[in-house]
Amino acid sequence: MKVLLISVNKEKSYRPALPIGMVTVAAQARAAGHAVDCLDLCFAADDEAEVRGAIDRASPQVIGISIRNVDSQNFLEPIFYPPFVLQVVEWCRQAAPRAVIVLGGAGFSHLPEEMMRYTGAEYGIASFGESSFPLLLERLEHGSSVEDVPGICYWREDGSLGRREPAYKVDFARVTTPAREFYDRRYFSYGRESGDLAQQCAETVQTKKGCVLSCIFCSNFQVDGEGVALKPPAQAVDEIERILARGETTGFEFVDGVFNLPLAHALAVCREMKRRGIRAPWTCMLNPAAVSVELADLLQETGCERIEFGTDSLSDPVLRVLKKNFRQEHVRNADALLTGRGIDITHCVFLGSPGETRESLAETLDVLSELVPATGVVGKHAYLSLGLRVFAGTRLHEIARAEGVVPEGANLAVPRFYVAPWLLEDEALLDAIEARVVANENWYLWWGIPNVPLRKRVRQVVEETRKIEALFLEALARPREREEAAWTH
Ligand code: B12
Repeated sequence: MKVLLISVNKEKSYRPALPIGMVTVAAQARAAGHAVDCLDLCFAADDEAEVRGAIDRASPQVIGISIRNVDSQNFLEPIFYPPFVLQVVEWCRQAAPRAVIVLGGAGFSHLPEEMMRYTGAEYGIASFGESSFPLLLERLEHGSSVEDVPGICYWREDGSLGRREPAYKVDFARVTTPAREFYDRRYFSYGRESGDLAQQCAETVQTKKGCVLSCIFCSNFQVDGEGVALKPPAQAVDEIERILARGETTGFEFVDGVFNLPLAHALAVCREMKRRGIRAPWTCMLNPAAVSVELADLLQETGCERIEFGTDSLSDPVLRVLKKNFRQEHVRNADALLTGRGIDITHCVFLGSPGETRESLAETLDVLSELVPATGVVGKHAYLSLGLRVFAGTRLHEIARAEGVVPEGANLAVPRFYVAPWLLEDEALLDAIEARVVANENWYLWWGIPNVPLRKRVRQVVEETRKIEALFLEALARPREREEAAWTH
């Protein structure tokens, strides 16, 4: 079949993300014998013209829309992406009225039903697309039933939405390498051109799917399921070698949510890199509990330049409530091991989590000042977030409901956040947090401060979120013409 894939992610903050999901799916569809083209709207100036142009060139029978993000997950900077997805779907409908539209991606996997109803797309595939997308194409080509395709969302004759659970399985031995030739080359010069080297894009590699942890706020199970599927280390390192051989980027980034868990797998990947003599600047996200001396040495020896720690809090009682597998002491040890090897570190920390008290907040900020001081160190940063995005099906959702932070029955497709209510009400404390952030150039909380005081921003976002909510809920409740168009298509 003729297939056009469109990545609708235009977000460039805090760095652009290569559409690895789209090109992974593209590679599998192509390997199954389909004619595949890709359009990435990230750098497009005129999105509509690009969509229409790509449709003209490809004359697609199927248009797959890759939705990486549904929202920014940032209380102080709430952004909601579905309206743009709807816009793209509408352009596709106009330019290719006979094409079948299939939604997919990590963002879609978070809100499959809402996105189906909101856009009226014919199909959606939640979770992994490696085998489900080619299987759906095969079924569509032969006009056979799609109902058993893992992760599928479809419309029944009576207009109701049918779904099948994702399989959350991937057989890496049968997966074709992502079709990276589809990448827009502008990613690789973006950091230089925007003048912000922190936004430099490196190629990305995934070494596994899933995570062994069960942190109370994490929604990755929606994308990856509960288990972990490991890519054979040699296969991951083959990809790295090919990327480096192409020479377009000097380095790469592992996009595993947590690279070093299971530790044995990370060690195996790094040992294989070392064995093949790979030494290139690379980066990843690490868990502070699993940084052994061997891992730290291997990171250094293979060229790892910079890592992000999911530190979350520096107070043990809060870490316990968040169900983290480490304590403050682990963070200090891991930080020392990597700092000693010249690896840059960003600590990502939440303020106002469940269980947060004035004491725990003070402790977190004090310890963070030691780890990431305002002066005297290079390569140490802190990325602070006020509160946590609440997703349905998480323990955080139960807590937020029990504490009245999220009302019973609230639609969590619309961004809702847990921020300890006492913290939001304490304007003096918000001022104090702001002052500490402003005083430390290596800490980031929100780009608007100090021009917009934190206490004011908190009030603004409540308003902004309310508007987002009203518009989305209204669109969802609208008469179901779009859905009807989809299932009678
Ligand atoms: C690595 C990562 C990052 C890195 C990205 C580094 C980089 N250079 O790419 C960093 C830290 C920068 C980052 C930033 C952000 N991220 Co992030 N990130 C991830 C993570 C851990 C992995 C993403 C990835 O590359 N996966 C590997 C690829 C192969 O998988 P995939 O894209 O999901 O594609 C598969 C399927 O989705 C599907 N698929 C994809 N496209 C299509 C299309 C069709 C038609 C079909 C059928 C299927 C399909 O098949 C693919 C193969 O299996 C995910 C969590 C997760 N487990 O997914 C979060 C995640 C994608 N990020 C998320 C978010 C919100 C963000 C940010 C907006 C903010 C934030 N708070 O982090 C920014 C946005 C950045 C941007 N420019 O878009 C959310 C998105 C959900 C949501 N709430 O909207 C996720 C799911 C995390 C979460 N659970 O909250 N992120």
